[in-house]
Amino acid sequence: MATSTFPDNFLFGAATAAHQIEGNNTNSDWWAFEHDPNAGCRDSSGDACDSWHRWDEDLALVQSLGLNAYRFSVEWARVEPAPGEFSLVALDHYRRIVERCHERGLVPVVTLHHFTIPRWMSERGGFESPEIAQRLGSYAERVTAAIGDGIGLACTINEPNVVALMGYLLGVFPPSVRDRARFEVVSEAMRTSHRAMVDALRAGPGQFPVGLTLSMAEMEAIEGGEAQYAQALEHLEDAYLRAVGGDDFIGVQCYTRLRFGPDGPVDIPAGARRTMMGYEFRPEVVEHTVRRAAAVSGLPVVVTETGISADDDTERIEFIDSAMRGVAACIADGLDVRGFFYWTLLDNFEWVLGYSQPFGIVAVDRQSFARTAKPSATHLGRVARSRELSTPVVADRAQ
Ligand code: IFM
Repeated sequence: MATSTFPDNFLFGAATAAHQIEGNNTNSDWWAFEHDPNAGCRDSSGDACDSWHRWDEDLALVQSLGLNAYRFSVEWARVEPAPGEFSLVALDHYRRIVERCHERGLVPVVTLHHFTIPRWMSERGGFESPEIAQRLGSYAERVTAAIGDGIGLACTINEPNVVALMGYLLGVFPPSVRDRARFEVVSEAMRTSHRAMVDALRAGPGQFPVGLTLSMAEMEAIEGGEAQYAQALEHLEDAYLRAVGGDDFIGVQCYTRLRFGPDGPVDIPAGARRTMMGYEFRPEVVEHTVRRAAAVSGLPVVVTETGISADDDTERIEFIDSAMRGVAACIADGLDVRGFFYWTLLDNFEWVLGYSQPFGIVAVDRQSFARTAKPSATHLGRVARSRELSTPVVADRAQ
């Protein structure tokens, strides 16, 4: 098997998000949603992985594995607990994380918005509020003032297309709306808010690349599904990929393939291999979406998330290897791909599905919060250290 290689400055990391790992993010819209008996959430995020306290243990793990980057998010609901009132303690907390990343040889990749908003913002209409772009811009300004000199890469809004789709069209994330017109308004607000955040991030201290992280899929039309496919591609991907001109990179986040029939998305074929999320097992999605994102946006690409929910860790190793080979093939073809972040470092709170989905390369005991690295963590670290992926998948799985 040919050896895949990665450039010297390539980022190998693991990604997390504040609400999914910190615990007790009580001032956020998601905390309220999880505690609404009608919302359909499996669990409360509760103490999550207690990373609010154990963050340095998490960084030590990332470092010990041999990765050179860590992606985490700053929690708006903690940083701005009331409109215009900023918590110096919360900002200082994130400053210590950024500083410690540098001490540990990790590039801090900082996301400013990852799904949650403060309750006060949701009470004012959330992403439908005419204030949203200005509010996110002023939050970004305060975050940059506090930690901008240490940021390695900044991501403005994580998967804005998922927040709009799940919250305003499918109604399964807060604020549980199912309305196409409102979905379109919110989608536009996402792009406007992104621009306000880019401007704020660039105006502050530090010189770091800024980009948006988009959820993408390998989309296909089956017979008669061409119109549905084209509509999904436009609303969920291309409208964003066209709006990021002038950014420094585009973050690609991808998990599977989606097929469209005349009435919308169709089930994956009977007998196809599935992940615990019910997704088609499809690591090839990474190469597909990286190529698409680069072609449509014209920007350098960072794979800011990909991964698999699996109890069987050998499946995760197989997924990582195949995904990374796809990235290496893109690089070999001359595409500017700058990093690969596995989702996720820790088994954590998977939103509506609670703690039922083990995406992590590190297991977390739900009583003691003890972290235990899985073989996939060691494997990913080995690839990161050597910058090579040459071992046949079967041999990797046997290790
Ligand atoms: O856990 C999520 C993450 O918050 C956003 N991207 C997809 C992940 C897996 O579903």
